[in-house]
Amino acid sequence: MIDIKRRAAELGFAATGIARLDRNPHADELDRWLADGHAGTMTYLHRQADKRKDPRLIMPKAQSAVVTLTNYCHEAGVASPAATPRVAQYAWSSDYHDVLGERLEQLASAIREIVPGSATRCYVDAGPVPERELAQLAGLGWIGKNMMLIHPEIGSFTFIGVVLTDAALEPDLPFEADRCGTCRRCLDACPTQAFAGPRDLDARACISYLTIEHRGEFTATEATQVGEWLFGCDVCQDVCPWNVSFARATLDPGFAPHPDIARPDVGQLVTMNEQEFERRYDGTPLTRPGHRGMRRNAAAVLTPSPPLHDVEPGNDL
Ligand code: B12
Ligand code: SF4
Ligand code: SF4
Repeated sequence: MIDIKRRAAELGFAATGIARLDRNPHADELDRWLADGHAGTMTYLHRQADKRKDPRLIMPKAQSAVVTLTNYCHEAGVASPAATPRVAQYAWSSDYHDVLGERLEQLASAIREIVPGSATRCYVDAGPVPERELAQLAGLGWIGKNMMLIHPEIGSFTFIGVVLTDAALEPDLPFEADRCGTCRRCLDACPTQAFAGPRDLDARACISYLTIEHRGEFTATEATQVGEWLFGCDVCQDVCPWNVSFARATLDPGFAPHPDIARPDVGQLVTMNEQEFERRYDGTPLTRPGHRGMRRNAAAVLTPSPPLHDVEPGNDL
Protein backbone atom coordinates (compact mmCIF):
# COMPACT_ATOMS: atom_id res chain seq x y z
CA MET A 1 0.00 0.00 0.00
CA ILE A 2 2.99 2.19 -0.62
CA ASP A 3 1.12 4.01 -3.40
CA ILE A 4 -1.61 5.17 -1.02
CA LYS A 5 0.92 6.44 1.52
CA ARG A 6 2.96 8.20 -1.16
CA ARG A 7 -0.17 9.97 -2.41
CA ALA A 8 -1.08 10.91 1.16
CA ALA A 9 2.38 12.43 1.70
CA GLU A 10 2.04 14.41 -1.56
CA LEU A 11 -1.29 15.76 -0.28
CA GLY A 12 0.43 17.09 2.84
CA PHE A 13 -0.46 14.46 5.44
CA ALA A 14 2.34 14.15 8.01
CA ALA A 15 1.83 10.42 8.60
CA THR A 16 -0.49 7.72 7.27
CA GLY A 17 -1.28 4.19 8.43
CA ILE A 18 -3.76 1.48 7.59
CA ALA A 19 -5.94 -0.48 10.03
CA ARG A 20 -8.14 -3.49 9.37
CA LEU A 21 -11.63 -2.79 10.71
CA ASP A 22 -12.78 -5.01 13.52
CA ARG A 23 -14.64 -4.67 16.79
CA ASN A 24 -13.11 -1.83 18.84
CA PRO A 25 -10.86 -3.55 21.42
CA HIS A 26 -11.70 -0.76 23.89
CA ALA A 27 -15.48 -0.88 23.49
CA ASP A 28 -15.84 -1.53 27.23
CA GLU A 29 -13.90 1.64 28.04
CA LEU A 30 -16.30 3.64 25.87
CA ASP A 31 -19.33 2.06 27.58
CA ARG A 32 -17.90 2.83 31.01
CA TRP A 33 -17.03 6.41 30.04
CA LEU A 34 -20.58 7.01 28.78
CA ALA A 35 -22.19 5.29 31.80
CA ASP A 36 -20.15 7.51 34.15
CA GLY A 37 -21.73 10.55 32.49
CA HIS A 38 -18.37 11.80 31.25
CA ALA A 39 -19.82 12.83 27.88
CA GLY A 40 -21.95 15.52 29.57
CA THR A 41 -24.51 16.85 27.12
CA MET A 42 -22.77 15.41 24.03
CA THR A 43 -25.67 13.01 23.56
CA TYR A 44 -24.58 12.19 20.00
CA LEU A 45 -21.78 10.12 21.56
CA HIS A 46 -24.41 7.85 23.15
CA ARG A 47 -26.32 7.60 19.86
CA GLN A 48 -23.16 6.71 17.92
CA ALA A 49 -21.84 4.22 20.48
CA ASP A 50 -22.67 1.04 18.52
CA LYS A 51 -20.72 2.27 15.51
CA ARG A 52 -17.78 3.46 17.58
CA LYS A 53 -17.67 0.05 19.23
CA ASP A 54 -17.77 -1.68 15.84
CA PRO A 55 -16.69 0.63 13.03
CA ARG A 56 -17.58 -2.03 10.41
CA LEU A 57 -21.19 -0.87 10.95
CA ILE A 58 -20.43 2.63 9.69
CA MET A 59 -20.29 1.74 6.00
CA PRO A 60 -21.56 -1.31 4.09
CA LYS A 61 -18.81 -3.94 3.71
CA ALA A 62 -16.20 -1.62 5.23
CA GLN A 63 -12.93 -3.50 5.72
CA SER A 64 -10.10 -0.99 6.09
CA ALA A 65 -9.36 2.46 7.45
CA VAL A 66 -6.67 4.66 5.94
CA VAL A 67 -5.79 6.95 8.84
CA THR A 68 -3.92 10.24 8.44
CA LEU A 69 -2.31 12.75 10.79
CA THR A 70 -1.95 16.44 9.99
CA ASN A 71 0.33 18.64 12.07
CA TYR A 72 -1.41 21.83 13.19
CA CYS A 73 1.17 22.96 15.76
CA HIS A 74 2.00 26.69 15.65
CA GLU A 75 3.96 27.28 18.82
CA ALA A 76 6.18 24.32 19.54
CA GLY A 77 7.57 23.44 22.93
CA VAL A 78 5.68 26.18 24.77
CA ALA A 79 4.80 25.06 28.28
CA SER A 80 3.42 28.38 29.56
CA PRO A 81 2.84 31.00 26.86
CA ALA A 82 2.47 34.57 28.08
CA ALA A 83 -0.27 35.77 25.74
CA THR A 84 -3.80 35.80 27.12
CA PRO A 85 -6.60 35.18 26.49
CA ARG A 86 -5.67 31.84 25.05
CA VAL A 87 -7.16 30.00 22.10
CA ALA A 88 -6.31 26.34 21.47
CA GLN A 89 -3.85 26.05 18.61
CA TYR A 90 -6.03 23.74 16.53
CA ALA A 91 -8.42 26.64 16.02
CA TRP A 92 -5.94 29.28 14.85
CA SER A 93 -6.56 28.69 11.16
CA SER A 94 -9.36 27.97 8.69
CA ASP A 95 -11.80 25.24 9.65
CA TYR A 96 -9.96 21.91 9.47
CA HIS A 97 -13.17 20.13 8.46
CA ASP A 98 -13.04 22.05 5.17
CA VAL A 99 -9.27 21.92 4.55
CA LEU A 100 -8.88 18.25 5.44
CA GLY A 101 -12.23 17.24 3.95
CA GLU A 102 -10.94 18.24 0.51
CA ARG A 103 -7.58 16.52 0.98
CA LEU A 104 -9.22 13.34 2.20
CA GLU A 105 -11.50 13.32 -0.86
CA GLN A 106 -8.40 13.47 -3.05
CA LEU A 107 -6.84 10.61 -1.10
CA ALA A 108 -10.10 8.64 -1.43
CA SER A 109 -10.10 9.07 -5.17
CA ALA A 110 -6.48 7.77 -5.26
CA ILE A 111 -7.62 4.69 -3.28
CA ARG A 112 -10.43 4.08 -5.78
CA GLU A 113 -7.92 4.30 -8.63
CA ILE A 114 -5.47 1.94 -6.94
CA VAL A 115 -8.23 -0.55 -6.07
CA PRO A 116 -10.71 -0.30 -8.95
CA GLY A 117 -14.32 -0.83 -7.96
CA SER A 118 -13.75 0.06 -4.29
CA ALA A 119 -15.96 2.46 -2.35
CA THR A 120 -14.74 5.08 0.14
CA ARG A 121 -16.07 7.47 2.78
CA CYS A 122 -14.11 10.32 4.38
CA TYR A 123 -14.31 11.49 7.99
CA VAL A 124 -12.66 14.15 10.07
CA ASP A 125 -14.11 14.84 13.50
CA ALA A 126 -17.68 14.58 12.22
CA GLY A 127 -19.20 11.14 12.30
CA PRO A 128 -19.27 7.99 14.43
CA VAL A 129 -15.63 7.03 13.78
CA PRO A 130 -13.40 6.08 16.76
CA GLU A 131 -10.57 8.13 15.30
CA ARG A 132 -7.91 7.87 18.01
CA GLU A 133 -8.50 4.16 18.36
CA LEU A 134 -8.10 3.61 14.60
CA ALA A 135 -4.95 5.77 14.54
CA GLN A 136 -3.38 3.58 17.25
CA LEU A 137 -4.40 0.43 15.39
CA ALA A 138 -2.91 1.86 12.19
CA GLY A 139 0.46 2.20 13.95
CA LEU A 140 0.48 6.00 14.16
CA GLY A 141 1.13 6.32 17.89
CA TRP A 142 -0.15 5.48 21.34
CA ILE A 143 -3.02 6.91 23.35
CA GLY A 144 -1.51 9.01 26.12
CA LYS A 145 -2.83 9.41 29.66
CA ASN A 146 -4.33 12.69 28.41
CA MET A 147 -6.32 10.57 25.85
CA MET A 148 -4.47 12.16 22.93
CA LEU A 149 -3.01 10.10 20.10
CA ILE A 150 0.72 10.80 20.36
CA HIS A 151 3.00 10.16 17.39
CA PRO A 152 6.54 9.43 18.60
CA GLU A 153 8.15 11.90 16.15
CA ILE A 154 5.42 14.54 15.78
CA GLY A 155 3.70 14.69 19.16
CA SER A 156 -0.04 15.18 19.62
CA PHE A 157 -0.86 18.53 17.98
CA THR A 158 -2.38 16.65 15.06
CA PHE A 159 -5.74 16.22 13.41
CA ILE A 160 -6.83 12.70 12.60
CA GLY A 161 -8.53 12.15 9.24
CA VAL A 162 -9.92 8.81 8.11
CA VAL A 163 -10.92 7.23 4.80
CA LEU A 164 -13.00 4.09 5.26
CA THR A 165 -13.08 1.66 2.36
CA ASP A 166 -14.48 -1.74 1.42
CA ALA A 167 -11.09 -2.58 -0.11
CA ALA A 168 -9.05 -5.16 1.84
CA LEU A 169 -5.84 -3.14 2.22
CA GLU A 170 -2.76 -4.61 3.86
CA PRO A 171 -2.79 -3.29 7.44
CA ASP A 172 0.10 -1.81 9.42
CA LEU A 173 1.00 -3.20 12.82
CA PRO A 174 -0.74 -1.46 15.73
CA PHE A 175 1.42 0.82 17.91
CA GLU A 176 1.54 -1.39 20.98
CA ALA A 177 3.98 0.47 23.25
CA ASP A 178 2.76 2.88 25.92
CA ARG A 179 5.43 5.56 26.01
CA CYS A 180 3.91 7.53 28.88
CA GLY A 181 5.75 5.36 31.38
CA THR A 182 5.49 6.80 34.89
CA CYS A 183 4.90 10.36 33.68
CA ARG A 184 1.63 12.03 34.77
CA ARG A 185 2.31 15.65 33.97
CA CYS A 186 -0.87 16.11 31.93
CA LEU A 187 -3.05 14.74 34.75
CA ASP A 188 -1.43 17.00 37.34
CA ALA A 189 -1.36 20.13 35.18
CA CYS A 190 -5.03 20.13 34.11
CA PRO A 191 -6.33 23.45 35.53
CA THR A 192 -9.72 21.94 36.42
CA GLN A 193 -8.54 18.47 37.49
CA ALA A 194 -10.81 17.07 34.80
CA PHE A 195 -9.16 13.66 34.63
CA ALA A 196 -10.85 11.02 36.76
CA GLY A 197 -7.77 8.89 36.02
CA PRO A 198 -5.37 8.12 33.19
CA ARG A 199 -7.27 8.00 29.83
CA ASP A 200 -10.48 8.95 31.63
CA LEU A 201 -11.48 12.54 31.07
CA ASP A 202 -14.70 13.84 32.56
CA ALA A 203 -15.62 16.20 29.75
CA ARG A 204 -18.01 18.14 32.00
CA ALA A 205 -15.03 19.68 33.79
CA CYS A 206 -12.87 20.12 30.68
CA ILE A 207 -12.35 23.68 29.48
CA SER A 208 -12.46 22.50 25.88
CA TYR A 209 -15.96 21.09 26.43
CA LEU A 210 -17.13 24.12 28.40
CA THR A 211 -15.98 26.69 25.85
CA ILE A 212 -16.87 24.75 22.67
CA GLU A 213 -19.59 22.15 23.28
CA HIS A 214 -21.49 23.46 26.29
CA ARG A 215 -24.67 25.35 25.39
CA GLY A 216 -26.27 28.05 27.54
CA GLU A 217 -24.71 30.32 30.13
CA PHE A 218 -21.96 29.32 32.55
CA THR A 219 -22.53 28.79 36.24
CA ALA A 220 -20.19 30.81 38.45
CA THR A 221 -18.02 27.69 38.91
CA GLU A 222 -17.83 27.06 35.18
CA ALA A 223 -16.89 30.68 34.48
CA THR A 224 -14.07 30.31 37.02
CA GLN A 225 -12.92 27.02 35.51
CA VAL A 226 -12.52 28.57 32.07
CA GLY A 227 -9.85 30.92 33.44
CA GLU A 228 -7.81 32.49 30.63
CA TRP A 229 -9.13 30.15 27.91
CA LEU A 230 -11.40 31.80 25.35
CA PHE A 231 -11.76 28.72 23.15
CA GLY A 232 -10.54 25.17 23.76
CA CYS A 233 -7.56 24.32 25.95
CA ASP A 234 -4.05 23.00 25.28
CA VAL A 235 -2.64 22.57 28.79
CA CYS A 236 -2.57 18.76 28.84
CA GLN A 237 -0.71 18.85 25.53
CA ASP A 238 1.56 21.81 26.27
CA VAL A 239 3.10 20.05 29.26
CA CYS A 240 3.59 16.70 27.52
CA PRO A 241 7.32 15.99 27.11
CA TRP A 242 6.65 14.42 23.71
CA ASN A 243 5.35 17.76 22.47
CA VAL A 244 8.00 19.79 24.25
CA SER A 245 10.68 17.66 22.53
CA PHE A 246 9.18 16.81 19.15
CA ALA A 247 6.33 19.13 18.12
CA ARG A 248 7.39 21.54 15.38
CA ALA A 249 5.48 24.47 13.91
CA THR A 250 3.57 23.52 10.76
CA LEU A 251 4.51 25.08 7.43
CA ASP A 252 1.26 23.92 5.85
CA PRO A 253 -0.31 26.89 3.99
CA GLY A 254 -3.76 25.40 4.62
CA PHE A 255 -3.22 26.02 8.33
CA ALA A 256 -1.69 29.50 8.32
CA PRO A 257 -2.73 31.24 11.58
CA HIS A 258 -5.37 34.00 11.53
CA PRO A 259 -4.27 36.83 13.90
CA ASP A 260 -7.91 37.55 14.84
CA ILE A 261 -8.07 34.08 16.36
CA ALA A 262 -4.56 33.44 17.60
CA ARG A 263 -4.44 36.83 19.41
CA PRO A 264 -8.08 37.88 19.77
CA ASP A 265 -9.27 41.13 21.26
CA VAL A 266 -11.48 39.81 24.01
CA GLY A 267 -12.94 43.25 24.83
CA GLN A 268 -14.18 43.56 21.24
CA LEU A 269 -15.65 40.07 21.32
CA VAL A 270 -17.88 40.89 24.26
CA THR A 271 -19.51 43.78 22.44
CA MET A 272 -19.32 42.49 18.84
CA ASN A 273 -22.65 42.11 17.05
CA GLU A 274 -23.60 38.93 15.22
CA GLN A 275 -22.99 40.36 11.75
CA GLU A 276 -19.48 41.45 12.63
CA PHE A 277 -18.79 38.09 14.29
CA GLU A 278 -19.81 36.26 11.12
CA ARG A 279 -17.72 38.57 8.94
CA ARG A 280 -14.62 37.90 11.00
CA TYR A 281 -15.00 34.27 11.93
CA ASP A 282 -17.00 32.60 9.16
CA GLY A 283 -15.14 29.47 7.99
CA THR A 284 -13.22 29.10 11.27
CA PRO A 285 -13.75 26.69 14.20
CA LEU A 286 -15.15 29.56 16.31
CA THR A 287 -18.47 29.20 14.53
CA ARG A 288 -19.18 26.02 16.56
CA PRO A 289 -20.04 27.88 19.79
CA GLY A 290 -21.07 30.78 17.53
CA HIS A 291 -21.59 34.44 18.39
CA ARG A 292 -23.52 33.71 21.57
CA GLY A 293 -21.08 31.11 22.87
CA MET A 294 -18.02 33.22 22.12
CA ARG A 295 -19.53 36.27 23.86
CA ARG A 296 -20.19 34.08 26.89
CA ASN A 297 -16.59 32.79 26.79
CA ALA A 298 -15.19 36.30 26.43
CA ALA A 299 -17.24 37.54 29.39
CA ALA A 300 -15.94 34.63 31.50
CA VAL A 301 -12.33 35.39 30.56
CA LEU A 302 -12.82 39.04 31.56
CA THR A 303 -14.35 38.14 34.93
CA PRO A 304 -11.67 38.27 37.61
CA SER A 305 -11.47 34.71 38.95
CA PRO A 306 -10.81 33.66 42.49
CA PRO A 307 -8.22 30.85 42.61
CA LEU A 308 -9.75 27.39 42.10
CA HIS A 309 -9.84 25.47 45.39
CA ASP A 310 -8.98 22.21 43.76
CA VAL A 311 -5.87 23.22 41.82
CA GLU A 312 -2.96 21.57 43.57
CA PRO A 313 -0.19 23.90 44.61
CA GLY A 314 3.14 23.40 42.89
CA ASN A 315 1.86 22.26 39.53
CA ASP A 316 4.13 23.57 36.83
CA LEU A 317 1.80 25.98 35.03
C1 B12 B 1 -16.03 14.16 21.92
C2 B12 B 1 -14.68 14.74 21.58
C3 B12 B 1 -14.12 15.65 22.47
C4 B12 B 1 -14.71 15.91 23.87
C5 B12 B 1 -14.33 14.72 24.79
C6 B12 B 1 -12.81 14.43 24.78
C7 B12 B 1 -12.41 13.02 25.15
N1 B12 B 1 -11.25 12.91 25.78
O1 B12 B 1 -13.09 12.05 24.83
C8 B12 B 1 -14.06 17.28 24.24
C9 B12 B 1 -14.99 18.40 23.78
C10 B12 B 1 -13.74 17.48 25.71
C11 B12 B 1 -12.83 17.25 23.32
C12 B12 B 1 -11.68 17.98 23.59
C13 B12 B 1 -10.57 17.95 22.78
N2 B12 B 1 -10.46 17.42 21.56
CO1 B12 B 1 -11.81 16.25 20.79
N3 B12 B 1 -12.92 14.97 20.02
C14 B12 B 1 -14.03 14.36 20.38
C15 B12 B 1 -14.49 13.31 19.36
C16 B12 B 1 -15.61 13.91 18.49
C17 B12 B 1 -14.96 11.98 19.97
C18 B12 B 1 -14.01 11.42 21.03
C19 B12 B 1 -14.64 10.29 21.81
O2 B12 B 1 -15.27 9.41 21.26
N4 B12 B 1 -14.45 10.33 23.14
C20 B12 B 1 -14.88 9.27 24.02
C21 B12 B 1 -13.63 8.48 24.45
C22 B12 B 1 -14.00 7.45 25.51
O3 B12 B 1 -13.21 7.81 23.26
P1 B12 B 1 -11.76 8.05 22.61
O4 B12 B 1 -11.30 9.41 22.86
O5 B12 B 1 -11.84 7.58 21.19
O6 B12 B 1 -10.90 7.08 23.50
C23 B12 B 1 -10.73 5.69 23.22
C24 B12 B 1 -9.33 5.29 23.67
O7 B12 B 1 -8.92 6.13 24.76
C25 B12 B 1 -9.53 3.86 24.06
N5 B12 B 1 -8.76 3.44 25.20
C26 B12 B 1 -9.08 3.51 26.48
N6 B12 B 1 -8.09 2.98 27.22
C27 B12 B 1 -7.14 2.58 26.37
C28 B12 B 1 -5.92 1.98 26.60
C29 B12 B 1 -5.11 1.69 25.51
C30 B12 B 1 -3.80 1.03 25.77
C31 B12 B 1 -5.53 2.00 24.18
C32 B12 B 1 -4.65 1.70 23.00
C33 B12 B 1 -6.77 2.59 23.98
C34 B12 B 1 -7.55 2.88 25.08
O8 B12 B 1 -10.89 3.67 24.41
C35 B12 B 1 -11.64 4.82 24.12
C36 B12 B 1 -12.94 4.35 23.49
O9 B12 B 1 -12.71 3.61 22.30
C37 B12 B 1 -13.17 13.09 18.52
C38 B12 B 1 -13.36 12.75 17.05
C39 B12 B 1 -13.77 11.31 16.84
N7 B12 B 1 -14.69 11.11 15.95
O10 B12 B 1 -13.26 10.40 17.47
C40 B12 B 1 -12.41 14.43 18.71
C41 B12 B 1 -10.87 14.41 18.87
C42 B12 B 1 -10.55 13.29 19.83
N8 B12 B 1 -10.56 15.68 19.50
C43 B12 B 1 -9.46 16.18 19.12
C44 B12 B 1 -8.88 17.35 19.69
C45 B12 B 1 -7.76 18.01 18.89
C46 B12 B 1 -9.33 17.85 20.92
C47 B12 B 1 -8.66 18.92 21.80
C48 B12 B 1 -7.13 18.85 21.80
C49 B12 B 1 -9.14 20.31 21.34
C50 B12 B 1 -8.64 21.47 22.20
N9 B12 B 1 -7.39 21.85 22.11
O11 B12 B 1 -9.40 22.07 22.92
C51 B12 B 1 -9.27 18.59 23.20
C52 B12 B 1 -8.42 17.57 23.97
C53 B12 B 1 -9.02 17.10 25.26
C54 B12 B 1 -8.49 15.71 25.65
N10 B12 B 1 -7.42 15.66 26.44
O12 B12 B 1 -9.06 14.69 25.22
C55 B12 B 1 -8.77 15.31 18.06
C56 B12 B 1 -7.60 14.54 18.72
C57 B12 B 1 -6.39 14.32 17.82
C58 B12 B 1 -5.32 13.50 18.51
N11 B12 B 1 -4.09 13.65 18.05
O13 B12 B 1 -5.58 12.74 19.45
C59 B12 B 1 -9.98 14.39 17.58
C60 B12 B 1 -9.57 12.98 17.15
C61 B12 B 1 -10.62 15.14 16.37
C62 B12 B 1 -9.78 15.01 15.09
N12 B12 B 1 -10.31 14.40 14.04
O14 B12 B 1 -8.65 15.41 14.99
N13 B12 B 1 -13.00 16.41 22.29
S1 SF4 C 1 -8.02 20.23 27.57
FE1 SF4 C 1 -7.49 21.49 29.39
S2 SF4 C 1 -9.24 21.29 30.80
FE2 SF4 C 1 -9.42 19.66 29.23
S3 SF4 C 1 -8.40 17.91 30.15
FE3 SF4 C 1 -6.82 18.94 28.95
S4 SF4 C 1 -5.86 20.36 30.44
FE4 SF4 C 1 -7.79 19.69 31.35
S1 SF4 D 1 2.24 14.29 29.77
FE1 SF4 D 1 3.20 12.35 30.28
S2 SF4 D 1 1.51 11.02 30.94
FE2 SF4 D 1 0.63 12.76 29.85
S3 SF4 D 1 0.40 12.06 27.75
FE3 SF4 D 1 2.39 13.10 27.86
S4 SF4 D 1 3.87 11.44 28.34
FE4 SF4 D 1 1.81 10.64 28.75
